[in-house]
Amino acid sequence: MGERRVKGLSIGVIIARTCEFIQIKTMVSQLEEAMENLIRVFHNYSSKEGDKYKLSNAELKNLLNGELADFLAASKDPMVVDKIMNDLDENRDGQVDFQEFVVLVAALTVACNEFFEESMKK
Ligand SMILES: [Ca+2]
Repeated sequence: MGERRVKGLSIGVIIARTCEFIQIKTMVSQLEEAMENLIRVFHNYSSKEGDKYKLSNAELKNLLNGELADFLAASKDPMVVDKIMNDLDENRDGQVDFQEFVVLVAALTVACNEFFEESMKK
């Protein structure tokens, strides 16, 4: 995926200010709320054991069971969590950090949107 850090980008400063602003304001937009929820959900699960900013295999499993149960149920593969972990763990440290996690959410969201757009055509 190449350069994954936003720090080096010229928009890095704008992004940092936006994040600071979202933290202090009381009214957030729908998209800002969705972003906040993504962060909250991740940390609810990642903080349970080991590195609190990364999902262990067990934490990832709990997150998928708790938050994406339909997605897990749709797969009959008992090794699905290990496969997802393997796919997402781009830096090969055996854990899923937030950047790796959002790749899964983005992929699922894109797939759901395609399904949504198809169903609207009918
Ligand atoms: Ca990792």
